[in-house]
Amino acid sequence: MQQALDAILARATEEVAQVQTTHDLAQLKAVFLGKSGEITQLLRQLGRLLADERKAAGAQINITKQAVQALFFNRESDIKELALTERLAAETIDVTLPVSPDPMARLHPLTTTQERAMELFSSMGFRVASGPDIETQAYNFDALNIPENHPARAMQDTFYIDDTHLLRTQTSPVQIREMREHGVPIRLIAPGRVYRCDSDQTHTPMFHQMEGLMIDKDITFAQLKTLLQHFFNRFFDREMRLRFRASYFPFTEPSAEVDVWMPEKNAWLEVLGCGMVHPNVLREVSVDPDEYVGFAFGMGLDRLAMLYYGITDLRSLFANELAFLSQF
Ligand code: 2NM
Repeated sequence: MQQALDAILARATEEVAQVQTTHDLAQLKAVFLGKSGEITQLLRQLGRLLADERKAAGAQINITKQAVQALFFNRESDIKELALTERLAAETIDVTLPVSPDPMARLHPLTTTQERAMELFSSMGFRVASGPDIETQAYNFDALNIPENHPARAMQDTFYIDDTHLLRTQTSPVQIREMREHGVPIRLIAPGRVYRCDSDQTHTPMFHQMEGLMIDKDITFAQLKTLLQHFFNRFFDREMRLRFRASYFPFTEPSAEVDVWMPEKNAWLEVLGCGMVHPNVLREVSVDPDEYVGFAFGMGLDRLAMLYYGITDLRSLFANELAFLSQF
């Protein structure tokens, strides 16, 4: 009996040492210790022995069984430890490796357009002013001589917040605030976001405007034309052809829309609205229209950015796609 047990233990020791995976180890364990395993078979045969032999043999078998169990237990923890060591080695992070190149941050084309326009007007003595995106009807419409029944006031054009508040539809309320606060003479530009209930291929519900205002004694429409000519020449860095078309705005009289000639498109493109500030607007901010006159203008910066950079789809300005933005 002892010989048979010694042989089992020797074979188990040898075979267990060769197993490399926990899966193979479990299969081998069944061969020795499973229900029909070799040691279990021996234990079953005890019944055939005499009572006093049975006790000694049982003890012998149990000693071997425990030794074989220990073999499997130790081998299993060895295999697991080895696997862990290998995994840790494979997953080690080499902190001395060079990092992947960091993409350089860039300014949004709208930001650079607005900054260039601001710099050009600043160089001509215009101060940059700003105001709230949430305005009152009083500043956004009433003070600008926009009548109660004007279509711009309609729900489908304006984002109303409540009975008196709305998202500004133009930056003109900034000019009203500035004239009330600082009086005249005044010379400023007001760049910023404006909002209109409009969304299609050529309109986004939020877009960017820059309006300008210059009030003094003896300001003329000719000065406005010269200023705008100079601005567009410098903005596009070439001699530009401008076309002034008579138009209508409630807050200016006379009013004009301005087109620029785009040779590459062989077309006139509208870029700006302007005019001499309406006497009613001046009265609204306690300025005497018999003493002071001035001009105002408003341009869409989104349109300007598209022309300058050759962007064809307005919505790409707001899509936040890195592939698009990293071109600029
Ligand atoms: C435009 C066109 C024409 C304008 C008028 C004023 C104010 F406050 F002085 F009355 N600010 N901006 C104006 C004039 C804006 O945008 C197309």
